[in-house]
Amino acid sequence: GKSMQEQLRFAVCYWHSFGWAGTDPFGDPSFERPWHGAGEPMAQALHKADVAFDLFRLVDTPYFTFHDRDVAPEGASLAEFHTNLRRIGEVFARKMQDTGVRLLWGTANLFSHRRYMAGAATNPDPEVFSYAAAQVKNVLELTHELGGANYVLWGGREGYETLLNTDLKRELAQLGRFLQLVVEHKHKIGFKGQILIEPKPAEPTKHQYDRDVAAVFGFLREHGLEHEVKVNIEQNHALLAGQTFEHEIAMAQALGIFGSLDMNRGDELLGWDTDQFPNNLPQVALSLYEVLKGGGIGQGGLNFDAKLRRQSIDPDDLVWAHATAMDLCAQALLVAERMLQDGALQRHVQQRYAGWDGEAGRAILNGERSLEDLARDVAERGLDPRPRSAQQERLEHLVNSYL
Ligand code: GLT
Ligand code: MN
Ligand code: MN
Ligand code: MN
Repeated sequence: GKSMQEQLRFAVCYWHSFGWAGTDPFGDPSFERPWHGAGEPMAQALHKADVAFDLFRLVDTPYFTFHDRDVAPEGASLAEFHTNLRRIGEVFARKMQDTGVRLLWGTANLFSHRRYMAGAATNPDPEVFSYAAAQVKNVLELTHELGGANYVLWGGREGYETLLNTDLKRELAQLGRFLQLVVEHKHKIGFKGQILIEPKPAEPTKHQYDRDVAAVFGFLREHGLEHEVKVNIEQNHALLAGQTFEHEIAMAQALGIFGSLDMNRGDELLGWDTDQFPNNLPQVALSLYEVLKGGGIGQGGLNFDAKLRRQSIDPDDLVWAHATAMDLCAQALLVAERMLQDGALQRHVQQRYAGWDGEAGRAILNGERSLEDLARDVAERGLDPRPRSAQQERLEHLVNSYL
């Protein structure tokens, strides 16, 4: 059959692997790569692309992901940025052809440059909105040309620090319009990939508008986009929103907007986005169980949005981190498959809700019973609940037997 890498559509992301150099809010870079620091920017970008595709092959990843800024130097103007991006795009196209590595998604960085410090789509200045729009147009087109399966929008600066200077209603409307423009352009150029929003509640802004799956769904409905845009769910972001990864996956599936996953591991003791490599078998297994139960990964994938720890300064650490994370997810997939095949959990769920499949249950959901009808039913029949144990301890323990 298909390899695990293919089944789960693993992806290596460009930014953590080749961009980040071990900085943190208190610390300078802790390691150096040949493309960090001084030198002709385009030469560095080309070198980085070589190393990137070497890593892709070494860890046998079928997909990768990138931001415009990760791969091409910004230059002095947007036009120059665009030219640089096109050049790298040609290099990518060739390397993808040679290696068979495909693009899971592309995205625009609308958060690092200081022009975006007050937001991109939600900026009080329409000039910044337009600049962001132009940037997205370029990467969306490149993503389309490279055969990308998805296009991601993470609203890192789409939020606020204080309401005292913020017109929240206006900013939401701007964000909605921005998204509509992206969707319109997607159709115009014939891009068949999914547009995905990546929710996150905070960081870098204090309050981000796309805080979790439920908030994104409400926003999409408000702008008539619930059939056009799905979500890319990240473990660490879910944790920051006070949710679990599994909850966000199940919620997105229930609302019909499940798109793709950013795999990593947050840490309950560190209340920020640490993006550690996933290493927790039971949790990843439960997450993949939800994915499988809901119909599988579809056009999405498992993007390792994970960075090395600051003290892992050896380039080999990067290979090990990816290889072991992929191995973990492959093991977790086997566990999730065992959980499904055994069927004990699903049988329990089916029995638990069986009443709703009967005539009385269906009549309620079909809208055939009013409150008065129901009150009369109960008065005539008497209430006849059958108290049953939910067997939670037993079911939770059962999971251990699949590990
Ligand atoms: C940034 C963020 C990630 C997003 C990336 C996509 S950029 O690193 O923390 O979670 O997936 O824009
Ligand atoms: Mn803002
Ligand atoms: Mn992410
Ligand atoms: Mn993150």
